[in-house]
Amino acid sequence: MAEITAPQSPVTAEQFADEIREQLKYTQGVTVEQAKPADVYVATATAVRRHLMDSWMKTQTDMVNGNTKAVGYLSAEFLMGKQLENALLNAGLTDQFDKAVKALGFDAQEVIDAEYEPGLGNGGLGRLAACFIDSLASLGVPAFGYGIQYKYGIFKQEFDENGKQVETPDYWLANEEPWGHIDYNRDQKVSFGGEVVEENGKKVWKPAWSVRAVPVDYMVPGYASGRVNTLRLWTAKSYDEFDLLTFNKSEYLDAVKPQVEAENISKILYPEDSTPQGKALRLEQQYFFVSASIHDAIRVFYPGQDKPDLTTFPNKINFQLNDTHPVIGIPELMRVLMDEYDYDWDTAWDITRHTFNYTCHTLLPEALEVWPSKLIGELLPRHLEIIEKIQDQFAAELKAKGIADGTAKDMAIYTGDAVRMAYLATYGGSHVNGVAELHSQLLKDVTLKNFSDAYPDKFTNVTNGVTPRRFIKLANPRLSDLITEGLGTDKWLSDLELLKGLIPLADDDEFVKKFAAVKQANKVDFSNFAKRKYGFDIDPNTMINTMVKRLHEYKRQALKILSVIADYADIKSGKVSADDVMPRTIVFGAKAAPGYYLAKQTIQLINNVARVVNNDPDVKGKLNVYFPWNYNIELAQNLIPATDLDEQISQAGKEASGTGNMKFALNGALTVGTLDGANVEIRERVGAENFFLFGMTEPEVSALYAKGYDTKGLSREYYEKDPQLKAAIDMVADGTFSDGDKDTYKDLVNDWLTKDYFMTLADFRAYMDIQAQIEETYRDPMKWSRMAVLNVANSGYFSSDRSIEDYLERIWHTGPLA
Ligand code: GFP
Repeated sequence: MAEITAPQSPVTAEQFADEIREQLKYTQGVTVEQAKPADVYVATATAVRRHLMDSWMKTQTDMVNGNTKAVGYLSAEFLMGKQLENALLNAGLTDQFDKAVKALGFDAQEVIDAEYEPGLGNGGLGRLAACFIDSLASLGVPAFGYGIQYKYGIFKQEFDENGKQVETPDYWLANEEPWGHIDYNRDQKVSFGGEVVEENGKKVWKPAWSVRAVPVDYMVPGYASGRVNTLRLWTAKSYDEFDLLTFNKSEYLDAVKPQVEAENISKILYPEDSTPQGKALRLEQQYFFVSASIHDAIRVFYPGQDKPDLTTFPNKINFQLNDTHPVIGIPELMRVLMDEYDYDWDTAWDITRHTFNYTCHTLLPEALEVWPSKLIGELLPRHLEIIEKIQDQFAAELKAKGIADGTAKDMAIYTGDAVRMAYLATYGGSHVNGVAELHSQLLKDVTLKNFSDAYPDKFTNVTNGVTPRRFIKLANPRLSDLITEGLGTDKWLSDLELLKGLIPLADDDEFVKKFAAVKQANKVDFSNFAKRKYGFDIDPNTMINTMVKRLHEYKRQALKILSVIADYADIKSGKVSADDVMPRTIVFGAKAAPGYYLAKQTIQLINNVARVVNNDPDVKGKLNVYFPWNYNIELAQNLIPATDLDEQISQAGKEASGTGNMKFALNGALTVGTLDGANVEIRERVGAENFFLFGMTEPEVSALYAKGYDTKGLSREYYEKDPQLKAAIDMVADGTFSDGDKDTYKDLVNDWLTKDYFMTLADFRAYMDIQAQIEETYRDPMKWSRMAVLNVANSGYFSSDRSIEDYLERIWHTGPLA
């Protein structure tokens, strides 16, 4: 019998059923007989919160009274996924729930399905933040996640009859949301605009308008730690509800204008920023949540003190800046310390520098935010003055270090016209980290080279990770049970390196067969899920080959779809007999940013390739393409455990890390990938022989740019000399996937043949060759499954618990509560 260490339930199933019944009656006012699954969901969530309440309160008290420094994770995104199952797991109530709802006459799955998934993030960055707060709580480290409770998260994606992406607003708060507790009594005032004047030799900011930041608190229960942290998401409210005078003149819209304007701040995630108004709104959002969070932390850690000793602030909490979005927090803390608490510049700077650290998640220069000084001056005039002074101090420091004037100019935080937020974060914080070894190295060598030369000690790496609770235990219960059986314990859920104990089992045919049976059962489940949700007919006896991530040219969904088209063209032309084709189902999941034209064309192409291929009797059962819309965490949790082959095929040197790659490896998919991001470390750990590597390396990519790949149109040479590539691109151009219309994809085709910045064409041949090797391996099921077992066994390093331990040691220098 395996040793079970999972949290044990505090109540019996009967007691839990009574608790749910009580919530239904006394909170919601419905009887069990009247209740719908959605009512039972709300009642259960409320009952679970009650179970967590004592631990939540104790964690907060211990945090404030204890000697352990807390972590404040400042992030514009938290992509949490559905909460109920995770909360039940961590509260030790999973079994009780199943039995209790059954006793009440409900189906557990229907109750779980009644939860609406919040989409308060875009992709990997937001999901990483969610994994990190799960791990912090599970390790018992006191922490706050601080962000925004957007009324509308990431848009809901649909496809129209032409396969184009259509974005609709995702009003996730339309139904009762039982997890967040709005706390009107712990609000903060956040101000904007106006001017700075001098009064008695002191700078005084006279803002023009203010909004009320109201916290909505979410419990973040740890797994088997007895700790419950807080995710505090701010919502914006107006101080002036509406103007009664105007209203009574029947000017109804004008009357509510101030309210609408204030509440716009937390209305939507990443408002379109191509207009000046859009830019302003984004900066307002950023300032809104960091200002409220900084004041909140002071309130929490110095309760009731009018004149707290804030020189101890960095010993109470360290703020992690998740990308550049919260970086305005640096001048804000300076302002708070000097203007609100009367500290001098040097003391304020010392506190600030020790409070912040910065994580960079990109290598694309355009993703490092740069704000026009004019905009900052208009919205936050006092902050602009502070930034100018930071720049002066920085320039003097660089001079003293003997840095050449030209280099110092290149490094300017404030250029006169603009403020470079990544540079401000690098200078204003103690540590800067990239999110995988290669990425951190490239930050030092390229993106932030001058900074790394001037401040080498600031730079470090923390490779990303994912939570095994959500992404193995909840997503893949069959594999979880098999792992526990194989290891004789379930301790791997809080110590994922224990998976190494599975290595010898890769040579045990019985175990490998069980492992293969788990995958097969998951594929059947996914096929049923896809039928139910999307109406797809996925054959679970084909290889499931998945590519899920944001749609971006650098991630190269185009490479994947071109390879599918090439395979299709080979069958159609008779070059390859359909009988020889290894049956494959390719599943895409991706949203494109609404203003990203080529990404949206790629989506349209994928959908139309799917339409043509899936309806062609010549390839029936051999090659199938599906694109479930609105990729989200729920889909990920269903698809990842069913996947045989995962695609991580970004251009080398562009994907900072990736976290999907980790989730797939941990669920027993094999990876086809480039030497990019964390793929490098995954391959090192699982073994080169258990990873399908292809494509150019980062130095090769750089060398090809140096030859003028994108500027001299070199991609065309690859097209001309590779008949398979040519056939595929010609098929896109000749209207095969657009009912004969040759214009539909002309911009995409033109980009491939004249620019192809991310070198899809240059890597095409290597990609096709590795696919042939993949098919050969897949034809030997035992070999494939053995490789998959070794992927699981060697991927324990990619737990977000390990990432957090690295942050604790290298950056935050703190640890669990006693
Ligand atoms: C970004 C980067 C990824 C990285 C995550 C988390 O994710 O390489 O793994 O941040 O660090 F691009 P996306 O927003 O691109 O999904």
